Amino acid sequence: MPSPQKSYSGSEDYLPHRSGPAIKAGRRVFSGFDSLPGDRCLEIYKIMVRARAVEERTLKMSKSGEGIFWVGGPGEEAFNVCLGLQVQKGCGPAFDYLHLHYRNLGIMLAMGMSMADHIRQMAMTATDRHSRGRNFVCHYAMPEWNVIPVTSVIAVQYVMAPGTALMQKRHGGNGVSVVLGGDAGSSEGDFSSCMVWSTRPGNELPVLMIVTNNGFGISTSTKTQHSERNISDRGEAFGIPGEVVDGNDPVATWFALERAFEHCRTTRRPFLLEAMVSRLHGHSSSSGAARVHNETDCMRDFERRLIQEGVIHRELAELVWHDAREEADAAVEQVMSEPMPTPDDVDRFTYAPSPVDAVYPEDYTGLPR
Ligand SMILES: Cc1ncc(C[n+]2csc(CCOP(=O)(O)OP(=O)(O)O)c2C)c(N)n1
Repeated sequence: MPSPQKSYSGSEDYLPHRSGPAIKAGRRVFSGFDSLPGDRCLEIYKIMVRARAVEERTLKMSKSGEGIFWVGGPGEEAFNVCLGLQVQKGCGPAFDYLHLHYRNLGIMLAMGMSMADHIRQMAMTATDRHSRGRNFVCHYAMPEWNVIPVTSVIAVQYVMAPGTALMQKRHGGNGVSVVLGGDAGSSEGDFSSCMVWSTRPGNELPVLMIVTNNGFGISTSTKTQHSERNISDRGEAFGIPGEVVDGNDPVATWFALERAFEHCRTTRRPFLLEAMVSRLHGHSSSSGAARVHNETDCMRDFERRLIQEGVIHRELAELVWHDAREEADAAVEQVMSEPMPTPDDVDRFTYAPSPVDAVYPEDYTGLPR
């Protein structure tokens, strides 16, 4: 790939002189009867590329010793970016709450998080805003955007979401509690608890339940574990409407998410959306995270469509990739010069202050020795 000169910053058009306007006026990209305008497609595409560039760079970090453990979402960018762009971002019950899974980088980038704030957690630096270098990558926590701390214990987020949704319903407004998890996690009791708590008669809650179905729980195929036709069909017994969407198709995803959000915002009741996505690498670095080539790549598919339908030029696509990779490299370089946590602060932020602290003044954790 050539190394084009950098001529882009922020939302300005790419290459206005070399190849005409970045977006051809009036172009739309269709999926069935739905279509998105070219400028929205370009916005989604650029964030998808940035997400993929960070994933590629952090995968390298896990191999080079600049980071230890990698987990992430290559193959889920189309779905995640569309979701992140539709979130009502803010702090408190008037805004959406996010109970995320560990493959949701695209959501956070689309909401405006910097690459560096993802990479700091990968490098486990003390400057990591989510966990001060003490948690795995993709385990975000941002109270200012209602991002509830991500846990490695799968599916527990489903049982937390009705809690924030209950507060939102009491508060008034149209905030939604969005919760995401994988297909394997949907077998946990927490998933059922979410359906029960979101549909108590007279106390229905605005929970947008999402399952990103990538067909695997680590190395176990979903097909060998589930006999229901769709995971989203399980909502039927609780009166929760649902939909299955091709999460590799950003246009279809955009409208499915619009419908789901609209339902929760206006009826103050739950919705269950199942997105069929790909997992383009092994589960995590613990299993080697090898690239697989027998699954749909939403990134390359969308790029091909945008070029074929005349929304963007190949030259523009190359420039977007070039800039995203440069941004990721620069972020890693910056982060690797930042301080690491020290042994003395290993207990900090682990336990909230409690009255027991006074009883055990020498022991920061407040626990008996
Ligand atoms: C309660 C619990 N059981 C088991 C594990 C081990 N584990 C980690 S990831 C994973 C598979 C999760 O698969 P899925 O929910 O489909 O999400 P995906 O990783 O495919 O996105 C399992 C079983 C865990 N972290 N927590």
